[in-house]
Amino acid sequence: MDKQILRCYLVAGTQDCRHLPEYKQSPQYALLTRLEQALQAGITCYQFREKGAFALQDPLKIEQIARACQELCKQYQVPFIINNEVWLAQKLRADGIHVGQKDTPVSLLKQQLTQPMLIGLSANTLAQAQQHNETSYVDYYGCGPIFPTSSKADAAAAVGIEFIRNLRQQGITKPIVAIGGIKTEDVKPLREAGADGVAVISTIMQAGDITKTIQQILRS
Ligand code: TZP
Repeated sequence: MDKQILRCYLVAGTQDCRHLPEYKQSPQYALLTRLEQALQAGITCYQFREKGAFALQDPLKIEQIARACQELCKQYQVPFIINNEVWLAQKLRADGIHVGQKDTPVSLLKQQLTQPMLIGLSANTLAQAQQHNETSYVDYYGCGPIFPTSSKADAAAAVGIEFIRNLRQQGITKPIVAIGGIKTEDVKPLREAGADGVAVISTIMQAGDITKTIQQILRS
C-alpha cells in the first residue's frame, strides 16, 4: 500500500458531530459538511466509524450516510475505509476495512472478502503487532491509544509516543498510523518515532479552524 495515505487520516461518524451547529438540522448533514471541509483541506484518508451510544442504529440509515461519505471521498480521490462492518464494506466496495483485536480475525477476514481491500488492524501491544508483521493479512497497523481519549468508550490504557519507537526498534516494518488523543503538536514527535501518520477524531472534528489544523498535520 501507499503509506502516504496515512499522513492525515480522519476517523469520524455522526456521533462525533454533536457539537456542530449543523447537527440540529441532522446528524448526517453535520457529518457530510465537516467531511467535505476536511477533504477540501487535504485529509489523506477517511474512516467511516459509526459507533457508540450516540451513533445511528438503523442499518439502512447507516448504509445511506456511509454511501454519501464514500461519494464525497471519491470526488476528492481519498481512500474510504469502513470501521469493522464487513457487510457494509463489501456492499459498498470500500477501499478498506479497519478492525480491532476483538473484531473478525484478519485471517478470516481475508478469506471472506470477495474483492481486494486494504486491511487495517488496531494494535495496542508489541505482541499484537508482531503477530502479523510477516503475514499478508494486514496492510497497516493503527497503534494506540497514544494518549488518553474521550472519543472511544472502551479505549485501552494510553501507550505513549515511545510505544511507536519501540515497535520500530523491535522490527515492525508495516505502515503505522498512530491514534488516540493526538493534537497537532504531537504529530512531529510521532513521525520522528516512526509513525507514517496520525489518525484523529476530535482534533479535526472539533477544530476551530479545520483548514489550519489539517495543514499543520500535513506539514509536520
Ligand atoms: N481507537 C483508539 S483511540 C480512538 C480510536 C477510534 C479514538 C481517537 O479519537 P481522538 O478524539 O482522536 O482521541
